[in-house]
Amino acid sequence: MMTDQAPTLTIYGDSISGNCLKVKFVADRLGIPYDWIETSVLQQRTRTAEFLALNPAGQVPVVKLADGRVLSQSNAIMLYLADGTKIIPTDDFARAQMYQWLFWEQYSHETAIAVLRFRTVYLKIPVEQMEPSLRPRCIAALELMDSHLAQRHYFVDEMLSLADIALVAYTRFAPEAGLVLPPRVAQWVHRVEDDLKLEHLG
Ligand SMILES: N[C@@H](CCC(=O)N[C@@H](CS)C(=O)NCC(=O)O)C(=O)O
Repeated sequence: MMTDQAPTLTIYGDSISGNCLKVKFVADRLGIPYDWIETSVLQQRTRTAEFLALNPAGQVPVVKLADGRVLSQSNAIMLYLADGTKIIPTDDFARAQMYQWLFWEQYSHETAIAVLRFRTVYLKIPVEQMEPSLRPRCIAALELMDSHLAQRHYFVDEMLSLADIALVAYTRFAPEAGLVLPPRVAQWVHRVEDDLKLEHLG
């Protein structure tokens, strides 16, 4: 991170994980200094006694605050870091809409797209051995996003919010699993990548 402030936040994350990158994107966007501890899932670094003492669920991302408190779950961490900033709508209803997308992301989007990508790219599971409903669930999630974006540039309130950051994390990796991004989703991914100063993957 380019900052002259000393890090007070430690992020335990795996760089291949969209859930972990969400936390990085928010910290970078808000100029929050942090130390990144690379914690590889594939190398089972989330299964060590030291890591399980931090998060008994054995999952990244995890953050440790300056005072030693620990928080897990990507969306909870994003909400904590971004509390009171411009990437959370101030209007009550818009904020509730942002939560709506965050919950949808965890239940219907991440569980399809992140899983298909991980099994395809990292576990190298052949298509014929993949759970048959997985790819249709990914396509349905992308189509739902495309239809929402027909009327808008961002998911909520025409501003970059945590909804966009949560959703872009795995959507931009979807082509790695052979998924084709619908046109408006592809444009939105580019827009959010620009906002977050990320390279265009597509
Ligand atoms: N709902 C959690 C999911 C976290 C998660 O699934 N993390 C994965 C990496 S993306 C992990 O640590 N997997 C290791 C494991 O479950 O053993 C979040 O959003 O943080």
